[in-house]
Amino acid sequence: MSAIIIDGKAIAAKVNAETAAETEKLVREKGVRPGLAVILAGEDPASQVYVSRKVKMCGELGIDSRKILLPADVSQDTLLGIIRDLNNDPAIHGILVQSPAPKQISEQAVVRAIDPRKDVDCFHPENVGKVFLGDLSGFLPCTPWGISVLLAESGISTAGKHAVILGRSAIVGRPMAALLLAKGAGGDATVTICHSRTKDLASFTRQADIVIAALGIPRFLKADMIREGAVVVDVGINRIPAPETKTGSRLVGDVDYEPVAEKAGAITPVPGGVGPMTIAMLMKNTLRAVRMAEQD
Ligand code: L34
Repeated sequence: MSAIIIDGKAIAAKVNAETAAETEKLVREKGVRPGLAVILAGEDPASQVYVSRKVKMCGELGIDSRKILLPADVSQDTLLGIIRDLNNDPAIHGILVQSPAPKQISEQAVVRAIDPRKDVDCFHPENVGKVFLGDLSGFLPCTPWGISVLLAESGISTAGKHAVILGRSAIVGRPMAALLLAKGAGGDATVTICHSRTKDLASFTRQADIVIAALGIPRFLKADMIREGAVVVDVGINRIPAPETKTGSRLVGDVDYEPVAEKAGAITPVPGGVGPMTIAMLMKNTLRAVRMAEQD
């Protein structure tokens, strides 16, 4: 058997087309154009790629964007001051600070400084709390939400399934568990989170109907760790040396792709799987942010 390959680029394109249409309607009917501020401190090359993609997608969908590049040694006070100004700027509906931030910056403090109504990453404790309590009416976490949409669009139901998440990060593992636990479509799963201290991790993944690999270790999930026919979602994006390529490096996920794809029922590729969905869902959250701003 060979797995169905879940085409994240195609599904993201469909979501983005809906967002473009909704944006156009918002501008036409209400005269409001959504605005997103993307802050990047430092020069991490991967972050530069992701931020550029976000800004470019805004342009393609009719969303205004403001890219704010700060030096790696920017002080926390300066960054908090910029966030305060953006909180008070009516042209800006969404604000995000690309992670990881330089070490002198407390990401906790930064996230708490963002007006929860402009928190398009869904990182603020108020928004995270809502999601964990099963209230999905506000912002949703971009990567986990993107994964939910990938599964739904591929006709994969989560109800009653055992979903095993590898990784307990605040950006993927934990909020993914919250969405899978929520009542209704995209939820109703039985959820296990495994992490670096889990004993006999493979005993959990072998029981899984759905495995979500988000631990940041290249090719960690091997074929002998999954059940025949399992759904495998690869959230990893690891750049590894590849002397045979033009750039000298290539992207691999947290899944040992080829052998796992032989055994799985469905699998997301890297690149072209979860990554484009993260950006598509960020765009959707930016539209939601316009609605939040209208609510007061
Ligand atoms: N604040 N920080 C904040 N919000 C986020 O949502 C992110 N994330 C993660 C890192 N830090 C963040 C992203 O934007 C990861 N991430 C992200 C976004 C897009 C892509 C990957 C990660 C993406 O487009 N990936 C492409 C390949 C890109 C490449 O060639 O390097 C893909 O097809 O997977």
